[in-house]
Amino acid sequence: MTQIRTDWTREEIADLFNLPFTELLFQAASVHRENHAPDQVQLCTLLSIKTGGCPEDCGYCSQSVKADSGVEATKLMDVQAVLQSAAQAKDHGSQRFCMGAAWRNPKDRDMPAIVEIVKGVREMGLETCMTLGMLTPKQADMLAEAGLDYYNHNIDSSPEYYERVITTRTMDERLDTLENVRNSGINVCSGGIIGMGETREDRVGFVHTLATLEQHPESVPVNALVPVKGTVLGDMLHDTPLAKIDDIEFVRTVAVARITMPMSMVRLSAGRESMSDATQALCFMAGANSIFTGDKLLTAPNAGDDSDAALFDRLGMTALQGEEPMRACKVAEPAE
Ligand code: SAM
Ligand code: DTB
Ligand code: SF4
Repeated sequence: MTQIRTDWTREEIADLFNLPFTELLFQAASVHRENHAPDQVQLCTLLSIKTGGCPEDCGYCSQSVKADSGVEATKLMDVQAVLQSAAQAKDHGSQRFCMGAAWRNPKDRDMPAIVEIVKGVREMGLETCMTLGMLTPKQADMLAEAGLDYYNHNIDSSPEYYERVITTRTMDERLDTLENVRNSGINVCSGGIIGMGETREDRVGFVHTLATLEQHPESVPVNALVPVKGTVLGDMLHDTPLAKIDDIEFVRTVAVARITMPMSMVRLSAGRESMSDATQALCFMAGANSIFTGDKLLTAPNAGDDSDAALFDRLGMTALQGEEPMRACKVAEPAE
C-alpha cells in the first residue's frame, strides 16, 4: 500500500503537474491500482433537496440570489419525496445518494427534517451524503448521530483564488466546517472546480490545501466548471471561450490529486456532459474512480444513465459494488 503523506509542499505538487503528461499518467495509474480496483467506478446520485435563493455569492453558482440564471427558489423538499427519489437512484444502481441544499448554513429548525431524511435514505441501504453549507459542531454531531456517512463541503480553489470567486465567506470558514465534520466522525468529501479562470499555480494551491489536511478527505470531487448563463463565471466563459480549461490540464489535476491522496475516492464530478469519452477515459486512467450518474446534477444537466452505460461498455468498466476495500486515510507509519 502506498504511504500516505500530509506534508506535501507546493513545490512537490508543482513538480508533479510539470511532469511530461505520459509520465504523470503512468505514476497516477500506478498509485491508483496499488490502492483501488482500476476498472471499477463508484456511482453516486445527486438530488437538490432545497434549490435556489442562496444568499452566498459564489461566482459559478446558478443558485445564488446574485445570479440571473432563471433557477427558481424552492422550499426544502418533503421527506417522502426525497425517499422516493432515493429509491429510484438505488434501482438505477447508485451506491451513494448525495443531497444538496442551497443554504449558507442550515437553520436549527431545518435539522429535524434533515435528520429524518438521513435516517430514511440510510435504511434503504444507500450511503448518505449531504451538502448543506457551513455547520456548527453541534449540527455536525446531530448529523453524525443520524448516521450520515459523508458531508460534502468544497474548498473550490486555491486560498488565493477563492477570494476572487466568493466574497460572502472565507476559505478559513470553509476549513472550520471541514474540521467540525471530521471531529464528529462523519467522512469528509471535499474538492473543487477547475476551469474558473484560475492559473496552474492556483490548481497547485488547491490540491496542496486538500493534500495537507490532517487527514485526507475520503472523497475528492473534481468538477469542471459548468458555465451557467447569468452567473459571473458562466458569462465569462461564454464571452471568452478561450478561457475554457484544456482537457489535458483537467486530467493532470485528477492525476495529481490521485498521487497526493492515494486512498481517497477521486470523483469526476460536474462537467462530464461536455467532455468527450476519450477525456473521461483519461480521467479514469489518471485515477478517477467515482462519478455522478443520472441526467441531472443539482440544477445542471448530467450525462445520463444510457450514455454512462455505453461509456462503461466501451471502456470495459463496471460499477463498484459494496464497500471499497478498507481505506485508512490516516497518516501511515514510515516504512522501515
Ligand atoms: N450550498 C452548499 C455549499 O456551497 O457548500 C452546497 C451546494 S453547492 C451547489 C456544492 C458545490 O457544487 C459547490 O461547492 C461547487 O463546488 C459545486 N458547483 C456549484 N455550481 C457549479 C458549477 N456551475 N460548475 C461546477 N461545480 C459547481
Ligand atoms: C460537487 O463537488 N459537485 C456536486 C456536488 N459536489 C454537490 C454539485 C455540482 C453542481 C453542478 C452545477 C449544478 O447542477 O447546478
Ligand atoms: Fe449557495 Fe452553495 Fe451555490 Fe454558493 S455554491 S451560492 S453556497 S448553493
